Amino acid sequence: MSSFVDETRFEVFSGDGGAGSASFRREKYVPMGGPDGGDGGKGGDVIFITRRNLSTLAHLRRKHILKANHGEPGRGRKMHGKSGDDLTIYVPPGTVIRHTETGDTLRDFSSDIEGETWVCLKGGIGGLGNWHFRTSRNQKPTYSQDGKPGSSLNLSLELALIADIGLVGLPSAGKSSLINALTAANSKVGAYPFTTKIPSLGVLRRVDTEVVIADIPGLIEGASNGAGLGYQFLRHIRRSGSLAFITDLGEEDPGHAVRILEEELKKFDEHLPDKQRIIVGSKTDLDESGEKLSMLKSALPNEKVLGVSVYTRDGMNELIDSFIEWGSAVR
Ligand SMILES: Nc1nc2c(ncn2[C@@H]2O[C@H](COP(=O)(O)OP(=O)(O)OP(=O)(O)O)[C@@H](O)[C@H]2O)c(=O)[nH]1
Ligand SMILES: [Mg+2]
Repeated sequence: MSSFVDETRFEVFSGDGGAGSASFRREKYVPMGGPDGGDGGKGGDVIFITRRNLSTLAHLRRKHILKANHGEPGRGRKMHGKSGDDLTIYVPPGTVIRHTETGDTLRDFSSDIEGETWVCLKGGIGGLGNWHFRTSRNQKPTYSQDGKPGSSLNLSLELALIADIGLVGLPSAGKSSLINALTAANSKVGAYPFTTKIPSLGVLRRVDTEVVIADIPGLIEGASNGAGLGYQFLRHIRRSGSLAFITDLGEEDPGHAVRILEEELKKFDEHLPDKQRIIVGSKTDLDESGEKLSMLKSALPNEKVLGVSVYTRDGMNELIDSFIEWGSAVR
């Protein structure tokens, strides 16, 4: 897998418990009543929860210190202090959380689950009010407990990419056919749009190099606004190290697809077009594909453009060479 990872680090603090109160009942005609100091509230916890609509740690990158709230002190009339609000941190599935100093893995959110929860630090418990400390010998205790302090931890978060290369294209461009031809993946191929409903991975191996390729469902114009299968797969594109734009040379203008893809990626995440990429004209076995490939190359003079056919295997070796360059050495 690619060595590229999304990472960030920060320090988290759970809240201190509130102090218990040392108070005595005061009522008319009762100059000094019994103890009635309430307990302090509990400090807030530090909690991590997975959210599948997140695909990077970018929302946490500028934060260096994150704190839960302290519990409030108890009050007279046995009133308990309010608990401090928890600090809830949302992360995408796949995030690994480590102890910054020791490097120990504290939590690995490895499954693609929405709402997986981990209580990282508990807040301090609140102190008991003096009411708890009355005994037969001491009916008027002035003692109440302090709250327990919260704790802190330096955390390093890391999100691995799902693939070295993501195959991006309009429906029926030939993405699944390509991953099947390159790897042992068995992705469904169909002559109708949206054959692929969920992303799948395949591994291309050559001697000491391994490249993980993701077959991603087709995108259409407006995908970033929910058209077609929508933007739920754009996050898989975000988590691919490099991209291969697949455009069908059987289409009237194969450059048009590239413009649509570029536009949708940009609308979803302005940094997506910065990813390293290759443009693949598919189906070079079709009539007039030679002219279409030349058109594509002249329309995109600054891009690397290759033509391939999974039927004749035309251009496949050159494509494999490019993909292998983007893979990484197998340890
Ligand atoms: N002539 C020709 N047809 C191809 C080639 N590669 C794929 N096809 C055909 O193109 C159609 C779509 O192929 P898929 O691989 O399912 O396309 P896809 O991009 O995965 O499509 P979606 O999953 O719907 O986005 C199928 O009918 C394939 O047989 C090729 O090299 N040459
Ligand atoms: Mg497909």
